[in-house]
Amino acid sequence: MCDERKSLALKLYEINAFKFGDFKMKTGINSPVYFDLRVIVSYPHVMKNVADLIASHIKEHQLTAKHICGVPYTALPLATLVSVHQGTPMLLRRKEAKDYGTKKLIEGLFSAGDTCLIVEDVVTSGSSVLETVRDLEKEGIIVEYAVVVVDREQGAVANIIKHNVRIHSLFTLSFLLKTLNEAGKIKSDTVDAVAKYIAASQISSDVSLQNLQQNVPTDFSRTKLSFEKRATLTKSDVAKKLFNLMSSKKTNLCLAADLTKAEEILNIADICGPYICVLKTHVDIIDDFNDAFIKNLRLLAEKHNFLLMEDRKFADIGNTVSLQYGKGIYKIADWADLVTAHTLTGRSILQGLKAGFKDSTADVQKRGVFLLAELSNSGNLIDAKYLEAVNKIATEGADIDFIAGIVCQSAKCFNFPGLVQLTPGVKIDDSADQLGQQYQTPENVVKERGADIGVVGRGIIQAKTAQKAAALYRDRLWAAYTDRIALEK
Ligand code: 6AU
Repeated sequence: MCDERKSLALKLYEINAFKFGDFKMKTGINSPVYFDLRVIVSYPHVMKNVADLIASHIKEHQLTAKHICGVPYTALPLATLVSVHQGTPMLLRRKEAKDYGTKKLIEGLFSAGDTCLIVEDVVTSGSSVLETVRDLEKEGIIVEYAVVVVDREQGAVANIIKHNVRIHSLFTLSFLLKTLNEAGKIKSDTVDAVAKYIAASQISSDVSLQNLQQNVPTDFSRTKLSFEKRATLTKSDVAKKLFNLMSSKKTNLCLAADLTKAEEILNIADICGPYICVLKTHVDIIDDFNDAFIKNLRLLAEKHNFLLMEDRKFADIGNTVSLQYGKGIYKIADWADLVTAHTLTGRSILQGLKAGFKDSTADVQKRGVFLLAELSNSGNLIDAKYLEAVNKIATEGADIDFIAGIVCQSAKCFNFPGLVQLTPGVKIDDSADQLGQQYQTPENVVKERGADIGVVGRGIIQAKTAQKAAALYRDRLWAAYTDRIALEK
């Protein structure tokens, strides 16, 4: 697949679909790189090649959808070829509604609730993809994925994920630059000039779908700040401790120890302890849970200097949550530095959790919650309005000292630099599992999606050598963070 992509990149270069020089853009700014994929219609073998690669990407990543729709116009022939190749029915989006007849924006046979995958040639801010999403959604069609030929890496991924649509690209600009440079087609000076231009011209689009986004922050400068700096800005003691721990231990890896035997968890905690900032548990999957297990886990947390997070995802009324947190066999409030909670029930989730300390010896100041704002699995029901509400709860009101961070998939979920962004769904091969989980690479989650901490479960616990895998994930997540703050200074 990688060789095929490289040879296609060279073909596209040969037919002048990518140009390097000094180009005046529509916005008035000059750009050292220009993409014109319209030329592919004159080279049927290249057009077929691109469409075949899109189809294999869809298959490999299991991007299932009932329909396929190309963003007009360049992507239309590509979507058509993919549709014929896969036997997936197409939908046609008109740029303007006809002023006579049916006035339909979307042509084709569909029902509300159908899913549709979008195909696009090049994305910069992602606004053209979002216009197509908007028109499809007006008809009740659900869009989860967009496959694009080239991502110019100027913000489209972050802008689009805000609307619960994931972008998959055949080529990122960095990949093209590297491939063309290695093949001797462009000089290193050009690579540097383009990289500088792209870093300096990130576009934060505020295209709104049905005005849902009015209060969603657009400035995500928190990702520019170091963890040391952010430790001074937080309102939560445990977030402060976490930022400082990450900074001194040089790790932003959270291990999801999703194992079912107490001893297995203790072993992996000891082996991987030196590489992690947080160890995350689901205690209700442990067959032989007991108090000694918790005692030993806490000893390991002290030995290796990491925090414990129980990923309980509380989601009930305040009274029930207070009991689930403080009582029962797990007595989570007694030992977990951090817990996760859905915000479905509103602010009362925070009051409920705080009430869980009523009979506990633990100090509420030393505890914190991560609120879920987005999920990593396909088909989840969270939308932009929900995200906006979580952001409000996390940053306003009397209980914000209890909120350590947000579990989400994109930098745009919140602005406040005192909150930690925890992002699950991380794996070096950015595939998917059989039950809806979707993975991104460590670099993608940190640099493009704004993750402060990447959560890795099966990428480590199912590796041949868990310790080696933990070291590798730590190195890659940490390098991505240091690149991010250096790039954006
Ligand atoms: O790397 P994995 O797929 O083996 O494990 C991912 C871990 C699991 C999930 O319960 C959790 O991350 N998770 C969460 C969390 C942390 O709340 C949210 C989400 O959206 N997706 C997700 O996988 O323990």
